[in-house]
Amino acid sequence: GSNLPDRTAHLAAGRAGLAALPDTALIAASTVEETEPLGGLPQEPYLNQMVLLRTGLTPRVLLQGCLAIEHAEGRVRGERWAPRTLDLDIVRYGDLSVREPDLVVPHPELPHRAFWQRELTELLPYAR
Ligand code: A4P
Ligand code: MG
Repeated sequence: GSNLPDRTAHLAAGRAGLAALPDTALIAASTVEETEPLGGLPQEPYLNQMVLLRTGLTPRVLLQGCLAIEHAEGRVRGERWAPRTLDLDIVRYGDLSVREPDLVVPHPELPHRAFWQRELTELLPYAR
């Protein structure tokens, strides 16, 4: 997700950064969707997109990669759910379940985000 300019470029950098992670391939990308900001803070609309990766990285190492890509895109961490250049979330990791203080998979917001569910449905055929 991105809601600071240039949103399209930030998403492209996110895709490229993920595809460049070691032992990782980008298999498919969902439609880019404009979504109203969630979380209550007044902010600009988001562009959201989900990608399907095949990876040999553990969820934790993948998360470290995501944080590094966000950082490279100029992400500054403010308040929770504040505007951001690029936010990379691990929504699912196969059928694996992770519950650690700083990493929860599937992402706890999945049941509440219709756009994530649409994007998952779009990518599912490529996951077989
Ligand atoms: N973390 C735990 N689990 C995960 C996971 N599955 N994937 C931890 C990624 N990170 C995970 O994230 C804080 C910490 O969450 C990470 O360092 C990691 O250890 P963050 O990106 O700094 O904070 P955040 O994004 O503000 O909070 P959070 O809880 O990740 O929120 P979300 O779910 O990312 O929501 N509105 C629209 N329309 N579209 C959006 O994409 N996104 C958000 C942020 C708010 N409103 C939005 C959207
Ligand atoms: Mg996040």
